[in-house]
Amino acid sequence: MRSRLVLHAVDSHTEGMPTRVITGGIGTVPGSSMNERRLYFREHRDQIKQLLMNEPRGHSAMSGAILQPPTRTDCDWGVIYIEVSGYLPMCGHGTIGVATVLVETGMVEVTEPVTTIRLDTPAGVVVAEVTVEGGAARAVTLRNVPSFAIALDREATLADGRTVTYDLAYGGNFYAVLPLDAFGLPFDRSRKDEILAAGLSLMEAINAAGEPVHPEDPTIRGCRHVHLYAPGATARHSRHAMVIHPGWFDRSPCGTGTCARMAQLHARGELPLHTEFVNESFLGTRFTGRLLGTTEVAGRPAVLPSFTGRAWITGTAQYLLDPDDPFPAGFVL
Ligand code: PYC
Repeated sequence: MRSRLVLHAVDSHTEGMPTRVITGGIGTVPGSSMNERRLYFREHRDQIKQLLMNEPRGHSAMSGAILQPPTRTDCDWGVIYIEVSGYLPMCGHGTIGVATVLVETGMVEVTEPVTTIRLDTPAGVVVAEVTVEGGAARAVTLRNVPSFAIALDREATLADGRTVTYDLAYGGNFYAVLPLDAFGLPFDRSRKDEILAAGLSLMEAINAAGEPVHPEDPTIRGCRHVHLYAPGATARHSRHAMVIHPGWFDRSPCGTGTCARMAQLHARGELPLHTEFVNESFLGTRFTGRLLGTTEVAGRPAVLPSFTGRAWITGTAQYLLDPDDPFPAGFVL
């Protein structure tokens, strides 16, 4: 056996969606904030991300998180989120995976019944409250970054000339939110290719008309997620298919998407503070969210969202790179 590197991983899934948590082998990435480290990694070490996410070690819906020492004294760990399509500022299902791995492998001091972990993420500080019983992480509640609606009832013209109306909201990533009905499609997994194509066509139209940009951080930009909610969805219980660039569905209910959806419902006057909102994925798995308060982001009304879900550890691995491997960055088919 020969290898140019050894990357230590604890694999998990959060409500169906994988998070490969990289616990060692990367070292400290240069940068004075976690967002600077995210951008440095994207610029200088992207091959490692590709090797970990792409086939043959990953797959087209693979997702992961690289653990780092925090860049701030008020946090326990730092995180760089990675996935097939790039580097998210924040990832909700990934953070539930990270918190579960930190507790169940003893990488944080564990207290029962609740272990609180403060995470330094590229989008800001995220607090994880892990319900622990006999050493097992039974549930993780995240207090996410401030979330806000950007536009309600905005129109986009698709490449085929159709016009659709959508809301745009931020919950750690930007989300277009609209009913699946807008495309005349049923909430049916056997129609997934058409649903994917519909979401991607809207994403393309939104970005072509002008990428959304975070008002406090211009490096956080672009719409790469489209939340298509199912018929019968209400402001208390909603089912959806989440289309993600460059062409896959979130298997989990999508944490940052749940926060964006709650911000959108709040802006519409449909979801008051401290009210439970159940968000179901395309698989039928659930996060339960609520809004804890209000704030402002660059003078814009915003909400303070939280949501709860669960992750399960699926394995541990050391990922290697043989010097003769013809696919040092893997591949996407
Ligand atoms: O849970 O925030 C999330 C997420 C983003 C992309 C995939 N999952």
